[in-house]
Amino acid sequence: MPSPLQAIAKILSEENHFLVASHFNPDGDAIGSLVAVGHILASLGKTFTLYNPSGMPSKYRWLETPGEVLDTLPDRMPPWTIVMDCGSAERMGDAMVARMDETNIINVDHHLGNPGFGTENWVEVREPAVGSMVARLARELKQPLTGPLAEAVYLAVATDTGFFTYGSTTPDCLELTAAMLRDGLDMATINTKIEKTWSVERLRLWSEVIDTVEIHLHDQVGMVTVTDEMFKRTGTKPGDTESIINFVRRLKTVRVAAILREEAPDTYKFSLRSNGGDNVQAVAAVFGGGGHKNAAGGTIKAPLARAKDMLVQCIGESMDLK
Ligand SMILES: [Mn+2]
Repeated sequence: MPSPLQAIAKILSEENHFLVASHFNPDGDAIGSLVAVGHILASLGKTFTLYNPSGMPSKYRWLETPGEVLDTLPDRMPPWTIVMDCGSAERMGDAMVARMDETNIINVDHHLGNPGFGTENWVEVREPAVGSMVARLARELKQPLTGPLAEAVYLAVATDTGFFTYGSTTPDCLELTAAMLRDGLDMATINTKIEKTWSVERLRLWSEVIDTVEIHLHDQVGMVTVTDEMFKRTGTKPGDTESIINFVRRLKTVRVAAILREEAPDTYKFSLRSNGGDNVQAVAAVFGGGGHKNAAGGTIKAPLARAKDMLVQCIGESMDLK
């Protein structure tokens, strides 16, 4: 029996019309793998449409794509749709879910618990990114990992591994990157394009948010808050708060970093980060939220001062911080 990789490579070489899709609110892996598959299909001479329900985020516009990334589905669905980085069918967005029956789905993913919602399913939870899976697909199809294809693969792998710092980083993905580097990938330039995307408004927001830092439970919990007022004052959006929490996590004594963001009056979204054995998923679960051991979140409905108290108290109790 062929492996899922071989089966998918066969479909790509024998079929002619494809839709390529990835999850809404796309990150670097969702965009990088989407574009990388596009480059593979283009050099195989196939007809294809690139689709993401949220469209192409402006911060990735520098990426060379083999066609526009559309935010609407075609009137007629092609017989095959390659879906990437979606841990569940819902991640494809409502429009795509509604039309799943009109196409064969090739599900390429690396999330734990992917239910295998495709006609073909290739799910490998040890892969650090879908981008590294697409690189294997390219090799199977004898496509050289150079030029814009290599840049798209690199975007996916570098961002999903936190620039090769997370525990998910594998020897294979370092060897893949080394091979692309040897074949001419300009890593330094791409890294600058990935990182150098900030607006002055965003930096002003960060300044305001960092100024709200509170330290609780004998320096073991660090918390910052973002209000709707701050977004209005600085002309920013919730997406601009992405990764502020990692600054709080860097505090020497802090075991749990938290950010509370106003979503509606008396409604706060929270994110928690920890390291090693400290489990913040258990804290999020108390409020009906979810996530992983070291990264979790949820929503608290209460006025800000009360929401903060509830969260700190719950962290203290759940993790036995004294
Ligand atoms: Mn991913």
